[in-house]
Amino acid sequence: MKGGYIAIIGRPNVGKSSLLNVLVNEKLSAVSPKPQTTRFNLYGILNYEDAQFIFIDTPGIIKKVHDKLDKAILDEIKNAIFDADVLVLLVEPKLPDEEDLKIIELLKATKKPTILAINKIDLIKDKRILLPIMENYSKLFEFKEIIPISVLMRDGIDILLEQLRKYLPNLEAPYYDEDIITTKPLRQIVADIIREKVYLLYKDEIPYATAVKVEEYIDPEEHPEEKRDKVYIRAIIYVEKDSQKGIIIGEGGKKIKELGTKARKEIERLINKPVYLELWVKVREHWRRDESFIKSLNSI
Ligand SMILES: Nc1nc2c(ncn2[C@@H]2O[C@H](COP(=O)(O)OP(=O)(O)OP(=O)(O)O)[C@@H](O)[C@H]2O)c(=O)[nH]1
Ligand SMILES: [Mg+2]
Repeated sequence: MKGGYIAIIGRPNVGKSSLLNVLVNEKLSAVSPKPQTTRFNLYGILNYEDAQFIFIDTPGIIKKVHDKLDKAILDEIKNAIFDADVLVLLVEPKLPDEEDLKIIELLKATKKPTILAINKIDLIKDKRILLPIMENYSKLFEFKEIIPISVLMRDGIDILLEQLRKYLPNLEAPYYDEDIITTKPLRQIVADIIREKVYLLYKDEIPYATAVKVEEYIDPEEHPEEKRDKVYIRAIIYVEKDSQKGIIIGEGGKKIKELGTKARKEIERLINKPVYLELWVKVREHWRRDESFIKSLNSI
């Protein structure tokens, strides 16, 4: 059989997490219209009888490091590239600029087979503009393939899979059991669902000042002694300042209620069980500069 690790890399907001979700047929990774939604790598696994694709969704490549969170993000991208057998560089249907050139320099250093996928082609009316974009990219780097796709319309995804398969190494046995869809603990996926709703519901600096941790997750099937009829989840939403706490909660608690309902519904859909979700908001000043706090977000 064939199998291996495929890192999906690219600038923020190009659709990497959306692509991972479509590839594994499950909404695992947080998606939002705001850049820098993804903060840590997420491994999603797609199994065939004769192949195992392990996709790595990565954070968007940031231009400048401002704090420890930015540094952690860059380390995540480096780790994903290191782990990968094949890379997918995901871009938007635009001519490459300076920023893209820098990313391509990074690719040159890795020497790993790389496929360029040009996403969001549903946004362009005249498909002829794709030609010069493809031509420009092909002059910059020896991409193994250049594939226009639309994750939104599920257009070109099968072609991408077919091409990726060619570059996967041969394997004696799969890396993961076939019932495993991700290596990310459920608590972290749940925390990210809540954070995704923060990205969708709040503006300005709020999403970037927010971190979420699931403190308790009690499934009555595993803990009958708790005498609960729903999965009980307690999560803490961390913000950097008191004023942000007020914004998250909203007048009369209206806003956090909306956040809780949206998050709960999605968690219920994912785990297929009724959920009781309790949200707390805490101020943790300058958490983006606190390395050990940031590490704790990506463990357990
Ligand atoms: N029109 C269109 N929008 C898309 C497509 N794929 C993704 N998007 C949208 O692009 C935005 C960003 O998507 P994400 O999947 O969060 O992008 P990302 O690359 O993971 O972003 P970061 O995690 O911030 O690096 C979302 O609003 C998606 O709905 C597509 O094929 N067409
Ligand atoms: Mg993402």
